[in-house]
Amino acid sequence: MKLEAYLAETRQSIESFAQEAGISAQAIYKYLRGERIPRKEFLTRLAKITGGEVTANDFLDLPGKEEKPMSKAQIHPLPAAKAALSRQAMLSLYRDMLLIRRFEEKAGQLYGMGLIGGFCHLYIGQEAVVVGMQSCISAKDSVITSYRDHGHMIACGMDPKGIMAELTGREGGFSHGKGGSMHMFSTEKHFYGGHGIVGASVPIGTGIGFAHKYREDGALCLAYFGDGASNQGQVYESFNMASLWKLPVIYIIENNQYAMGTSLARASATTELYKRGEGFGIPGRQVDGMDVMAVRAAGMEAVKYVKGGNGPFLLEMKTYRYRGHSMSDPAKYRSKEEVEEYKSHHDPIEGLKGRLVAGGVATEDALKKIDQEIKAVIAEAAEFAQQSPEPAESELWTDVTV
Ligand SMILES: Cc1ncc(C[n+]2csc(CCOP(=O)(O)OP(=O)(O)O)c2C)c(N)n1
Ligand SMILES: [Mg+2]
Repeated sequence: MKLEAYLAETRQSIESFAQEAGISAQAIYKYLRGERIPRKEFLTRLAKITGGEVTANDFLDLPGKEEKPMSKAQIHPLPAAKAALSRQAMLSLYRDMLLIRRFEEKAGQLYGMGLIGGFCHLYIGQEAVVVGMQSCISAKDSVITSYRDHGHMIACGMDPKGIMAELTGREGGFSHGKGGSMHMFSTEKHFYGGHGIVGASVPIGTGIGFAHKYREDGALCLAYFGDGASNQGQVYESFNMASLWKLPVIYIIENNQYAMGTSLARASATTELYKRGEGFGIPGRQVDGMDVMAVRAAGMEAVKYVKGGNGPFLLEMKTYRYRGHSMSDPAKYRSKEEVEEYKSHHDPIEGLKGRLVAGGVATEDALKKIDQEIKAVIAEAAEFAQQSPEPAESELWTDVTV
């Protein structure tokens, strides 16, 4: 029996039911509002009391939280709580996030071993943003981002071997070992970098949007940038043009709350970044970027709007990076408790895992098997990245302007 019906029938209040079930009343309120990701233990307790009929099946499609409304006059509501997805598609979101997580963990290890040099910015913690958004677009759409780019490349379908070999500076890398972590491209996968200049992905992404419109190819561009980048002048020049010319661009602010060691609140006069397009007539929405289903729901809305010829759309993804800004940052500007809170209660992979298991989409064993398969793919990439030769000396004079 559904919880609401059970409570009505037994005339129990949520508080007394909560006491009986050994669950906090707050958690039940959140569950009923669809804000709580139902975990197995929670559901088992509910099921025991209500007669064994509460399963998470009905809850798989709920977004994690109620999203902040659009900053401009409401155009259309968030696509209902139901962003229905097949089991296969849900598993694929899980697989893609885990592939990025395992890739980044391995990159961190290779960096520690001295096999990767220079800058290396890991994406661990932010996986739901890129995976959720990628699930909304088609193969002809373009993607551009900053230097925190490994996850975006993997999500675009670029081979982890070529990415890892670029990190180790080898010939088999996407830039033949001459670009490194921040500078990789794949025109085949419509991935346009990888940019070390903070904010650069915004005007270039706007230009890519212009090209799509000019060529009338029906595609759009996802332009990712950070909360720190969002205070740059070039961002607003781009917003103006994109809105004026109704360019097909979705601007995605990955608000991980820090720009190097500076928190958003310390550096920014206003912190509700989804409102930043308002002065240019660009609608914006704030999204729980730790919840891949919420990202997908908002992404679908944005894609529909932009592909409908309405001009750009802005999404502020509230997210968190678990590691320091780059591998050389010990991240002393934030507390261990803060990081732990995100890891333990908001992890995007654990969150989806909870839903998949509780909803009967996959067993813990099946998910473990996926993890093993992914670890094999990553081990192969790491091996390739160490076996591939360094670029020949003659390569010093190619692909550069001297
Ligand atoms: C134009 C420019 N200014 C400054 C820097 C130095 N810098 C590199 S990363 C960074 C912080 C950017 O933070 P944010 O946009 O929030 O992205 P995140 O690293 O959090 O993904 C800064 C200031 C730079 N690379 N380019
Ligand atoms: Mg940031």
